Amino acid sequence: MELLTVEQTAAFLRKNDGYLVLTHVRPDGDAHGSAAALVRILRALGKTAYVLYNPETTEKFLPVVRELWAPDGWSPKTVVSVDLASEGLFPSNAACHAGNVALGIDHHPSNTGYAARTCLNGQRASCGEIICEIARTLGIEPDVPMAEAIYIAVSTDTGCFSYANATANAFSTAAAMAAAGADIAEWNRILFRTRSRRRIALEGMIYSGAEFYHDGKVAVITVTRRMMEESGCTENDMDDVAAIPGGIEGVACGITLREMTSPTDCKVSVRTTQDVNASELCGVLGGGGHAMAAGASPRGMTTDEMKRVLLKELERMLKGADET
Ligand SMILES: [Mn+2]
Repeated sequence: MELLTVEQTAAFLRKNDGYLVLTHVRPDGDAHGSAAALVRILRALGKTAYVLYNPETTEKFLPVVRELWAPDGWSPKTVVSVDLASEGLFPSNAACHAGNVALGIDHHPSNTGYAARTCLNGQRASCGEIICEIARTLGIEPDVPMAEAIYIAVSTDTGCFSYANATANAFSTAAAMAAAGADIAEWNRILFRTRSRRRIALEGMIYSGAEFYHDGKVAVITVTRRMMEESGCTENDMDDVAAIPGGIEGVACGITLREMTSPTDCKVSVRTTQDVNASELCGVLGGGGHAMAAGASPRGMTTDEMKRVLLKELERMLKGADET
C-alpha cells in the first residue's frame, strides 16, 4: 500500500477515469456526503463517476446520493472508497470489489491499508474535509450540491460541531461551504433538529424507563423489540440513540441496551465522560472502542444479564477511582 498526499491524490484522480465510489455499511452523513462530493468533483473534471448503491442508505440521505448511483451492470475502471476503514465494512454488494480498490480516502487512524493507495489524514474530523482539500487542489469551485454534500459530511461527524473533534479546520471547511451557497439552516433542520413522530414515541418510553445508579452518575436505558414495535420505529429512526442517557445532567456513564433480532441477541453502547473508561467497561462483555464511546455485542445474553455484568464492573471501576 502506498500512502498519497492530497496533491498526489489529486494527480491520480486527474489521470484516471471510470470511477465507482464505495461507502461503508450503515452509511452515515460523512459516508454519503464524501461520496457525493467526490463524484461531483470528478464529473466537474469531465470524468465518468458514480456512487455504488448502498442498500442501507436511510431516507434523509437519499436526496444526497440517489441521482449519483451507478446504473446496473456498469463496470468501473477505477474503484475508490471514502470514509471506509476496512474491507470488513464493505456493504454486501461491494464484496466483489474487495482487493480491487485503487484508492482509499479516509480519516480513520485504524484504516487497514486494504486499498492499493491511501490518502489518510487521521487529524481530520471527517473524510469530507479531505475531499474538500482535494477539490481545492484540483481547482474545483464547489457548486451548491457539492458544498452541501461536504457540509453534511463535516457537520454530522462532529455532531453539529459539538464534539471534541470540531477543530478549526472543521469550522473553516463549513464556513467555505456556507460561502459557496450551502443551505446550512435547512440541512441543520433535517439532520439535527427533526425527529420522526415514531422516534418521539420511542423516546417517551425510553425516558420513562430510564434507571439511575451511583447517585445518578450512571444511567441505563433499554430498547426492547416490543418498544420498537409499539412505536413503529425502524433502524431509520435510531440515529444517535446511544447519546440519550449521556445527555442527562450529572450522568458520567450512559448505557444503552438494545434487543436486536431476539431476546438473547443484544448489544450495548456506552458513552462516558473522562471519569469512566467506556472501552474498559465494554471489555467485560468482550467489546471495546474508544475511551468515551464503546460497545459490545455478546452472544446469547439478555439485556438484563448484560446490565448486571456492567453494573458489577462499574462498581469495581468507580470504587477504584474513589480510592486513588
Ligand atoms: Mn467519518
